[in-house]
Amino acid sequence: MDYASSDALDAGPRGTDMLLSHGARGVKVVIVGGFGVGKTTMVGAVSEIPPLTTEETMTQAGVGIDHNPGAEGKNTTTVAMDFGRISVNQELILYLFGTPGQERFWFLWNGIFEGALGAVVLVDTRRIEVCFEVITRLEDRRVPFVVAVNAFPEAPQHPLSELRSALALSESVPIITCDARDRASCRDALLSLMVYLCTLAAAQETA
Ligand SMILES: Nc1nc2c(ncn2[C@@H]2O[C@H](COP(=O)(O)OP(=O)(O)OP(=O)(O)O)[C@@H](O)[C@H]2O)c(=O)[nH]1
Ligand SMILES: [Mg+2]
Repeated sequence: MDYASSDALDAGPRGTDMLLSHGARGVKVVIVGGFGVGKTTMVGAVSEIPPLTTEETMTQAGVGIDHNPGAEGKNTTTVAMDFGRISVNQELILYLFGTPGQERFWFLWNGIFEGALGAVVLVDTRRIEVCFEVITRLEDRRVPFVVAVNAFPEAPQHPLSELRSALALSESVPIITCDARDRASCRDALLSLMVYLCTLAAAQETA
């Protein structure tokens, strides 16, 4: 069988895919949230390398098994994870892992979260209830997170303070709005996570 990509594999990694050589620090970050909130979109929008995706077609076989409100117009779903990378600067590289949104794949979170320093919880305000379980799981794992509201145009807009209390978030947890399709917006969400992690680390040092 003739694999079109075999030449590329033989040639080894492209320069753009390789890690920086001089002491760059890698941080694992997870993009998590319910079904169809835009996790794969975010990883793809912000990644500086072609993202790894594990999208599969959603078929009639899932009807009655999967509970996926909001699936209208969506015909693929992540079945394992997304992966991407963004260099914040010469010293800091973020490795981005997107989780699968369908609950029957949530057991994969165990591996995906291993070694993660923090997470971005993506929220769709049309289906806010799905976040409760996501946030509970992060709190159980003691993974620090920021909440990013993915502003779908047709979604209701609530003041962030109301969302904070609806999600029972403490005042210290950053909550921001973003557009998962927009690179700069996703980068800002990730930077707010980095700032939050630095704040937590500084507070621990002085404790
Ligand atoms: N209008 C709008 N559409 C978006 C936005 N973010 C994502 N989408 C669309 O919403 C759909 C869902 O996006 P995905 O990125 O597949 O969502 P996901 O969270 O990875 O989905 P699962 O992996 O199946 O849980 C796609 O068709 C996107 O194009 C957004 O900010 N605005
Ligand atoms: Mg996905």
